[in-house]
Amino acid sequence: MATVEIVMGSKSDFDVAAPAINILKEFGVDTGVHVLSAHRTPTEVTELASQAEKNGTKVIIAVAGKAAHLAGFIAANTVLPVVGLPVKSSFLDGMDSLLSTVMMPNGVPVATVAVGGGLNAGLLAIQMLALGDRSLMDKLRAYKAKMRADVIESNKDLKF
Ligand code: RP5
Repeated sequence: MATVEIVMGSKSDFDVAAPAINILKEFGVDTGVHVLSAHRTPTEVTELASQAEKNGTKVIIAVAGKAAHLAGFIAANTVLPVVGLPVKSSFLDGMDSLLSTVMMPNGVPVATVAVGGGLNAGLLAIQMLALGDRSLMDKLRAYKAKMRADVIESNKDLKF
């Protein structure tokens, strides 16, 4: 299995997961991507979550919308850190996904990012990996420095 495994509840979640996949690739992190649903394929989710640690995975990102139990269900079946990425739904604007991902009971945390926050989900996973990887930490420093420089540079384009 990959260092970071991304699990989406549906292939319709792909566009939300894409920024996480892209930033992980940009940082050179070995990443796997799966469609598996807590409700439609509970056996397969249990299998992936319970085997991940012994197969070398370090972080799992769970991407889901509506009654978004995927991240919590994975967290229930592993000791690995789980990042929850709520997907905006058609009826409740993602509030349903956000609350069903973030409001975990004591003992089973899910590190939940913003609704649609794919980039931050990927970056958070990279930050976790960087605790034990000096080269990833250096890349994170360079990423932050570029972000700072870009914001400062953007002042030059202001027209008012
Ligand atoms: C959730 O239901 C999925 O994560 C997705 O966000 C949402 C809708 O899934 P589909 O009906 O498009 O497969 O389980």
